[in-house]
Amino acid sequence: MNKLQAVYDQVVSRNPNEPEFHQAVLEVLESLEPVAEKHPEWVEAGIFERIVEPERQVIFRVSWVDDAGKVQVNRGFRIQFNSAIGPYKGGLRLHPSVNLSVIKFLGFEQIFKNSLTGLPIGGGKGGSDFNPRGKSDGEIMRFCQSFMTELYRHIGPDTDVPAGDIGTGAREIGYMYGQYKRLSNTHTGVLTGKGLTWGGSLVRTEATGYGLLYFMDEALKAKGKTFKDAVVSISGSGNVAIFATEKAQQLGAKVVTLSDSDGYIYDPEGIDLDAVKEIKLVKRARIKEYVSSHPKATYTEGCSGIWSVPCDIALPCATQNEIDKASAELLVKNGCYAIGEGANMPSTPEAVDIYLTNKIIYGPAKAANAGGVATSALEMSQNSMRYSWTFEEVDAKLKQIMVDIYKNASAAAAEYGDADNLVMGANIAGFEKVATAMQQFGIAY
Ligand code: NDP
Ligand code: 2IT
Repeated sequence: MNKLQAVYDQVVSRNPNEPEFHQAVLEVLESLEPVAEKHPEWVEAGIFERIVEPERQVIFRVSWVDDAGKVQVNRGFRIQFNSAIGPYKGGLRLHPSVNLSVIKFLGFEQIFKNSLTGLPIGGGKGGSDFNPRGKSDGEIMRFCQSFMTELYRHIGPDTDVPAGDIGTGAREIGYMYGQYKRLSNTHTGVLTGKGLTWGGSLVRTEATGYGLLYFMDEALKAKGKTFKDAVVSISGSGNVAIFATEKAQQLGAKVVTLSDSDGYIYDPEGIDLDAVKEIKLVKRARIKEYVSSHPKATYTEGCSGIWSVPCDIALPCATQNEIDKASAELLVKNGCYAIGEGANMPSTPEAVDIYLTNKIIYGPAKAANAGGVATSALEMSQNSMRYSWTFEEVDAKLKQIMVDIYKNASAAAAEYGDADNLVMGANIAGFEKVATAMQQFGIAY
């Protein structure tokens, strides 16, 4: 980097001990170097220095009482990163690994992802280091209510609209929405991923996984390939992984793996998705259970081994940095020719380098997994209209959005002289819209 090195150095010195945040910022700034060359007015207006600093960061105490009557204290976060093109928008992650660095990297990525959707949404993210694993329904409810008792004063349907992420699904959104509604005495579109009888949108549940497949289908087509008969390896077994599997199967692919944080399953016959839905969505059990009813399938403890399973296409849908250099090399060596990121930042920078040098068809997260937040924005539109579209209508809009993201990212990559580099293309296309808005506002904030 030349022009933007100082911006990155400042981020590192001002935000020590935030490695995930540094990683996300570095990747974006590297892509933006040619943009800084081309747009001296954005350098002049301090856009680069401003975009890496959150507009507002809220950190709060979340106290709740567990089933044994003991008081528990967790830490809550909401990072309102950038509202240049719309209200802050992004999910809430509930996982013991959550800290400021994780929420800031997610919030930062969300700015560009949300811009890429073409819809009017700014970037934000939140969550807590609360561990939902092993908690009773009552404990989940008490935590969610306490979390919202503080969060509600910082959000609103035209201010900041949270949604789900790891550990936050339909059940948690229900408890949080109920508490928001009670505290504010309003029934508004303040969260997305709501239940279908109280303002939710059809397709939101499926949207991230389906959108990932729509995006990758377009990227594959551009290289004369398709999902038909492809062997696909997917990690995770949550919301994104399950609906990525469903759409991959609908497109004629054979999905052979899924995982959770304990280990992975390999089913050479192709994953039986109904069985997985029963285990993960109904029983909330571990993926390991799959093998007891599927004798040809195997279960392996540990996560990273999943990438040693030979596949044509890999779709990481679990968490950040789940594919490192060694896993990326193994994927390429075993003939994998496409990687689409359902999770946020699942590949380390070294893994991304391997994809780019080996000309892998690579759909980076902020483009490939934007279908979830795009459909959240469609939920907001329906809430504003007090109306709801059919499944087919929302699905068609989602598909068009994903195709357009592919086209815009590819066009930006080509314009800046690196035609197949969708990382660069997505970062640039997402950034330009936000930068234009920030410049037109003047140096107000
Ligand atoms: P879920 O909570 O539904 O599922 C998460 C899955 O990933 C689970 O199988 C979980 O296993 C596994 N996982 C979580 N943490 C780890 C870890 N540290 N190591 C290994 N496996 C892990 O979350 P989602 O499916 O919603 O989210 C998955 C990814 O997709 C995240 O990166 C999220 O940010 C991203 N994403 C989600 C969107 C959405 O709309 N939900 C939109 C765009 C991106 P276990 O049960 O053992 O914890
Ligand atoms: O990472 C993401 O884009 C999400 N978790 C979805 C956010 C949203 O507001 O729907």
